Amino acid sequence: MTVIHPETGALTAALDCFFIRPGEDERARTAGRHVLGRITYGHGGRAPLLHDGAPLVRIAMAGAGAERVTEVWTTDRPVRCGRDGDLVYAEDGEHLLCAVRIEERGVYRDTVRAVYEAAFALMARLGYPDLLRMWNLVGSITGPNEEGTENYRDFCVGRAQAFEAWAGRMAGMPAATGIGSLRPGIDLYFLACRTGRARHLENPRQTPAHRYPVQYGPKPPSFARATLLEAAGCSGPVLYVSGTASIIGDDSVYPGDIDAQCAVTLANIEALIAPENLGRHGMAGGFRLRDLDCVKVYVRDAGHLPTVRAHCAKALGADRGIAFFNVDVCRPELLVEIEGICR
Ligand code: 3EB
Repeated sequence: MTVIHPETGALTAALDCFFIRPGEDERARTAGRHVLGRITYGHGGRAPLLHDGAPLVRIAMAGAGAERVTEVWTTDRPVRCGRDGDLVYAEDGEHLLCAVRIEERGVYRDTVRAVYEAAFALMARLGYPDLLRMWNLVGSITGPNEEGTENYRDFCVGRAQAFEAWAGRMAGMPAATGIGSLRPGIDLYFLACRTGRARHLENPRQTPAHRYPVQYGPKPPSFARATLLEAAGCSGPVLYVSGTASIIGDDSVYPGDIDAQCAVTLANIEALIAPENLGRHGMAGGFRLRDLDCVKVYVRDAGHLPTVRAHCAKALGADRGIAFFNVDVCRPELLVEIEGICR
């Protein structure tokens, strides 16, 4: 929903996100607004830093020949940025964006736990206790760590321990992305907000990830299928959709069949965002696939990109902001994962 700001007369939606590509001018999109953070899905990666008054995160997600895309988060409120140990952050009085990178190491779990707990502590200290979205970009996601455990499973243990340690102080697990990247190490960024606006949703077609059986790892993945951010001021409600794949119940379905995996993934998102599902969670409203914006599509095999593009254009509309990445997905048999934002 787009609303006119009562004082400035500017178009405003408290928190907004858009993609820019090389050659496009960010300033055309940020006029009268404030940047809360920039995440470049590009060729190189490095630890996040503060640049131009906001976190700049650079993650190796574009292979040779692929175009980089920068996700820009903006707000209608002035932004203050800072550092806390390895974390960089920016806040606008209503929302917090923070980012951190874990460099390559033999075993990740203890560091993941420590970094997650540091982010939770920062959120609590600055007064943004409700986590609403997290992105976890894991190098060699299905490869083994030094102990022979899969990096993703290793990561999930540390993340689960952090959520367990904060169980009494956190309002549940939010929407997330857990996906491969092209460089060793783990890049993390989070969005959090003032208390009472974030509501987490599950998918009627899927087992909640935090209840997956142990066959998928010693600790299940800690996330919800979507998080609804209720309206603040003059913005409408926004639904953050987690990375979604061809999983029914807890089973990966249609191994090897990219057309069927695209169809199941899109049907999973459709069911998740539908009015019936929001109603099931006691919430009004609902969305359709065409409401999805800032869509990120992760495709394991480069050869499947044309097929996946065609499925997405048909289901989501060709004019959507969609970015495609050729990276590994967290189960070897999953060929595609899709996330986005409904508004
Ligand atoms: C799944 O549904 C697919 O570990 O944060 C999707 C979104 C997936 C987030 C995460 C993992 C994560 O289990 C994988």
